[in-house]
Amino acid sequence: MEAKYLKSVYKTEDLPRDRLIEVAIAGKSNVGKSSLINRLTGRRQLAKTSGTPGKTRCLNYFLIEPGAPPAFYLVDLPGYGYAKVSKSMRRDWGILIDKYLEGSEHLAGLVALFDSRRDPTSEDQDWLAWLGEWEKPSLTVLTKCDKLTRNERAASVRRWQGALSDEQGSPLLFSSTSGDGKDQLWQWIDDVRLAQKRQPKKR
Ligand SMILES: Nc1nc2c(ncn2[C@@H]2O[C@H](COP(=O)(O)OP(=O)(O)O)[C@@H](O)[C@H]2O)c(=O)[nH]1
Ligand SMILES: [Mg+2]
Repeated sequence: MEAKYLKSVYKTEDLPRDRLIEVAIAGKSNVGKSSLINRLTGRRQLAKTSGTPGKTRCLNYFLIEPGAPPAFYLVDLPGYGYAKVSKSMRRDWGILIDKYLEGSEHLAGLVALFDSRRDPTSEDQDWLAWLGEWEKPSLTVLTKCDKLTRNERAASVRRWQGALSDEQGSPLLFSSTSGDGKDQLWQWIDDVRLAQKRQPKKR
């Protein structure tokens, strides 16, 4: 598999206009987006990781050429995936996110990341409810599960399941450190990107 960083998009005009399918990875700063992208692609330095929350509001595009074609984009929505529901984020970043989530016909689905050690906040619940109404598939991923005991993992899944509708399925425990959840996440990504390929959206 090949994977490379392509570009960062700050303005709607700069969203790629080619026809590759996209899968978005969204979540708050520090939740583990970059680490997950690195783990998924097996490239330790593909997406920069750091302990200090980034403030940059842009979409980071990674071009992935998996074993089973076609190539697609993984899109890192850094900082905060909550522009849809948070008034304080509605301005420029909100406009870019709106345009992206509702206008991108090549976006196949979205992976929403949450720290498995946390409880869902009301803002998390709003964002998950919005995703439940969204026309595209989304998957809830609980990161850093290596930090939890077996019982704590089960409790975390139950807590987050409570914020999801039945159609949203179950949250997936994930660890970039141990690789837990990686195969299931790839399976989900492959399912949505190949389903999108079979059903191009008409507009
Ligand atoms: N133990 C553990 N630490 C993680 C995991 N994923 C990320 N981290 C750490 O959490 C911090 C933030 O990760 P990063 O991937 O940069 O988060 P991002 O801001 O969402 O891109 C870094 O210090 C990572 O090393 C994980 O699965 N397990
Ligand atoms: Mg990052």
